[in-house]
Amino acid sequence: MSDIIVSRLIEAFDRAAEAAFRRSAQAIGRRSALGTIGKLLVGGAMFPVLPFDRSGGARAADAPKDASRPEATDTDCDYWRYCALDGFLCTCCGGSVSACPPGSEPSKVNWVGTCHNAKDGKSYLVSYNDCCGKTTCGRCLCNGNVGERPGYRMGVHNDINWCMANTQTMYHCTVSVLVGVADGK
Ligand code: ABN
Repeated sequence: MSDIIVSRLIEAFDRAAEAAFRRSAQAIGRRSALGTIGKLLVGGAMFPVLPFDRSGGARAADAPKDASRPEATDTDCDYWRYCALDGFLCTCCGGSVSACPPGSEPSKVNWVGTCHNAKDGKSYLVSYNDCCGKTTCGRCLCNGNVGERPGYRMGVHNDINWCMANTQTMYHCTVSVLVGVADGK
């Protein structure tokens, strides 16, 4: 065989070997990248089941009430009766905790919540009626959500204008009427 033919054969062999090494290096690189991503995904899925220290919330619940904080009154959102009230407090709009302001009337349909009164240790059924027929009061907006569920379960959602069944459907404010003691039976 002539020298030229031998050197051409060696060059061809070199090119073939180089191409094979490149393909193999690319495949191994992709595989190890896929492996790393897979490990991250599995690790990420496992992470939420690892234990968390949630004792901070329990400690906060046990903590004695801050004596310097004044007790909530019926014009404060955290007044006990308002635990499931979503709207403007009628006590800030010329009415009382259970009476609509002059010129408005209570809604025919309502939302009922169960609120705990820490003072006597009892829970009460509370009827939240919207007061209808006047423009929106706009004062003391509260958003109590105890027992509420998201909007797609309309029967247990309280972000609703209860004036819808009245002749005057305009919403003004919301009152909280005690219905009775919730004895849990
Ligand atoms: N129940 C109070 C209210 C009125 C109008 C819209 C949302 C909530």
